[in-house]
Amino acid sequence: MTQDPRMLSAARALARSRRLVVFTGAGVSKESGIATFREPETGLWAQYDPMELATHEAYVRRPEFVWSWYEHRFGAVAAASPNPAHTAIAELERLLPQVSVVTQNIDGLHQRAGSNDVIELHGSMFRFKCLSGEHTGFVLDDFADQDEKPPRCPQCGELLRPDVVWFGEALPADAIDRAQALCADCDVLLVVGTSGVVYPAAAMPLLAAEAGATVIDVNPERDAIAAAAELFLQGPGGEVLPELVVAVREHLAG
Ligand code: BV8
Repeated sequence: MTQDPRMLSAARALARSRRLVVFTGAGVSKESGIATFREPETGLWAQYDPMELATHEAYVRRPEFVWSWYEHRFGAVAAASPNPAHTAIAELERLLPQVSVVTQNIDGLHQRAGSNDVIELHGSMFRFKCLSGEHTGFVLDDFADQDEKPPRCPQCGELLRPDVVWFGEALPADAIDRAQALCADCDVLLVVGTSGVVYPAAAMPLLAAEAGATVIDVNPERDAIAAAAELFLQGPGGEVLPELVVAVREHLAG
């Protein structure tokens, strides 16, 4: 078992937590082979300008280009599996009284790893809606027979789009409201794999810290969250979190 004092402090805080929130970003899926957004070279934004891809205007301007970018990401996610970081987070739900996951990711890997309470702040790449926003809740099968790319809404013929939150778009009210309430009420916030630069999601750790929660940040690099974190555990989530779960189990076993 680890002897790292920071790891032991984090495990003690987690073992004692009554209301844990796990806040994740693209880094938690990195070890599943899915590119992050802002890391130099490998990050998606390192190759593309986000304003050219993740905005409503960009989609209207170049629907085929933006759709092909999401198709590329669908492929990466379809080929991906949850990694030990996702699995460890799901394991915490089995060990502790209350665990909720608030994620910025749209890849559905927390759910596939077995986490049951997952709030998707930025939507899901597995849901689609029409550009007008009138018709929602479509899945890939609803338009699998269409050759046209991007496909069209079965209801109104408008272009379909991924049901994700683009820059300049409001986050789903139910998701952000619940996430903010959970972060304002949690006693521990475990942050994994986010650069902490995209708002309003990035305000979650500050909300938790202001409410007196213990904020633990897991990242190979120091990120914008580390300043608000009581404990910074430097390393990849796929290595740090399984070790943390072992230490939490040891703690619970007394
Ligand atoms: C909005 C689309 C208003 C889905 C994304 C202040 C308040 C409110 C808004 C703003 C504000 N300031 C600026 C804004 C505008 C903007 C914003 O925040 N811009 C930033 C860039 C400055 N925010 C918005 O536009 C938001 N909307 O505010 O609307 C409004 C209100 C009412 C009515 C109308 C409008 C919408 C933001 C959502 C944008 N959508 N994605 C998709 O296609 O994915 S953002 C994109 O960034 C993803 O969602 C991603 O999840 C998110 C955050 O990035 P990270 O997850 O942190 O990923 P990143 O690559 O940055 O970092 C990865 C980290 O992992 C790194 O630190 C790395 O070190 C680490 N790592 C690497 N390997 C590992 C690892 N960690 C652990 N283990 C490893 N192995």
